[in-house]
Amino acid sequence: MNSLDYFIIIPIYNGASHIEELYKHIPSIFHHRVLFIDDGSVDETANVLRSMNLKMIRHSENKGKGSALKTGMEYAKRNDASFCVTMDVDLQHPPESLHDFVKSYEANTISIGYRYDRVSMPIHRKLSNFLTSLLVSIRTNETIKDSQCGYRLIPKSMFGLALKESGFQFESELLLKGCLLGYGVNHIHIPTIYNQADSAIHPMRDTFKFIALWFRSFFW
Ligand SMILES: Nc1nc2c(ncn2[C@@H]2O[C@H](COP(=O)(O)OP(=O)(O)O)[C@@H](O)[C@H]2O)c(=O)[nH]1
Ligand SMILES: [Mg+2]
Repeated sequence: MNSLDYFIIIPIYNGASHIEELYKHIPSIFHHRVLFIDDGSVDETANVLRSMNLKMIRHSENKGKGSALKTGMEYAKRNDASFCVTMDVDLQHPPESLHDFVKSYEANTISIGYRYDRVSMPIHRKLSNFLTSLLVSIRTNETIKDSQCGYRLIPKSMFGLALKESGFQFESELLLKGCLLGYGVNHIHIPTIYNQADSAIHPMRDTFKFIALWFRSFFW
């Protein structure tokens, strides 16, 4: 597995307060693979990343999580990576699970975190996750258990996929397009961590955006 080259892409927007804690928890064998995409943060994010000497690409303005992930995937493509793993900065994605993601690598398969224990998930997120996972499963004929989880392994053949969404819908678009093209899905069990974490997601607005995307997918 070590001969494969891969990157761990972490999109970040105003997440300065999480960087040190997250990086500390990332097993050191992965450290040289970590790439932060600072999406035009206006807090101390860029300074903290620089002071810790961490690899980053910075957007001059906030373009959205999807754009940041695209920037990361383009970097991975340019550097001939076999895959990338994407994870959130806010410690909701346990860094110890990176081992499971890397082990799960298959060339034509997306690995996606599955938060199997939903007890600590807020009710509105349970509902939106259930609905979006069900709709993605129906549309793609694949069983998708946690379509909203951003902790993923994306194989290199997906790096060049035409993806239009720039915000949070990007991850749904990638999953829908990938499965419609015949990619398989591995589920990686991860704990559900909420810790009263802030969220930039608006459950109603983003669920409606998802439904619009789902309908559009019939015209792809
Ligand atoms: N690049 C980028 N990342 C963002 C933006 N908003 C949120 N994120 C990142 O996306 C991840 C998930 O966002 P979050 O608001 O925690 O969503 P939730 O965990 O699904 O409720 C976090 O790591 C954020 O840093 C944004 O505008 N641009
Ligand atoms: Mg979060």
